[in-house]
Amino acid sequence: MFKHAIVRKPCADMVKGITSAKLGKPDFEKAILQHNSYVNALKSCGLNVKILEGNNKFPDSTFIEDVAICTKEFAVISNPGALSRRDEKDGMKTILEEYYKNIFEILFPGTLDGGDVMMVGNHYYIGISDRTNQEGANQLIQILKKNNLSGSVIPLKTMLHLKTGLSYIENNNLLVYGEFVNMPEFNKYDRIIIDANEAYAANSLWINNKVLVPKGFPKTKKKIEKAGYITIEVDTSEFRKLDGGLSCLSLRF
Ligand code: CIR
Repeated sequence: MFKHAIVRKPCADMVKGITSAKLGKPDFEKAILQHNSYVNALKSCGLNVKILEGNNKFPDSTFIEDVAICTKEFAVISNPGALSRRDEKDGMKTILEEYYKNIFEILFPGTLDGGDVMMVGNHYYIGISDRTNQEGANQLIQILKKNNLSGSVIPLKTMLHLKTGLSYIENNNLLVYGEFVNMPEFNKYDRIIIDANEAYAANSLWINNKVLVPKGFPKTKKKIEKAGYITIEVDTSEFRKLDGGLSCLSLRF
């Protein structure tokens, strides 16, 4: 179960964020409202939410998931793969020290985005992507091992991040989409396959036995409910315009 979440408000310059989605520019005012609703959804799952101010120096900084990995016992400050995001991690140490005694760091030439890290109990799957390199993954695996956890790598072909197409929603249930559907590594899970026209909803978010689902993906919502979960719909249309999904918007621990 998670107790805490950290989020960062979107900044006005979010319109300059990195994107491959051809969905137009995000509307900042709308993004602020959606972010508020997201925070309320986290709170309704029982989390204490720390809300950081928007940081106009970094248009993508609302996607705070990418700058750290938060486990039960320790945190790891990552080293984001995109150059424009590299220094988003500055200041995170002080924030994480409010919660953790042990804080590690991924160091250059290692790069790693938190969106490439999926926790399943004591094991962490790490996507090797355009953002996360082998060196970054190796550093994380060493940190995990030293702390009695484990990690393994999953090379990505087309996805931005590992969790763009995969979400572990506990109880052995795994949402899978695209290149991950037939990966032998995930055979042992009860896979809930996400339809191509709902691909964005493969990034849904388990929090304390509820699952946040992006608004507008009814088939995925139904499948998750059929697996026994209460779902909460959250509109993330403005973040989607920047390739961001539900998990990207918070650190949970
Ligand atoms: C980026 O390209 O870095 C941002 N526009 C989106 C990051 C999404 N983060 C995530 O999936 N964890």
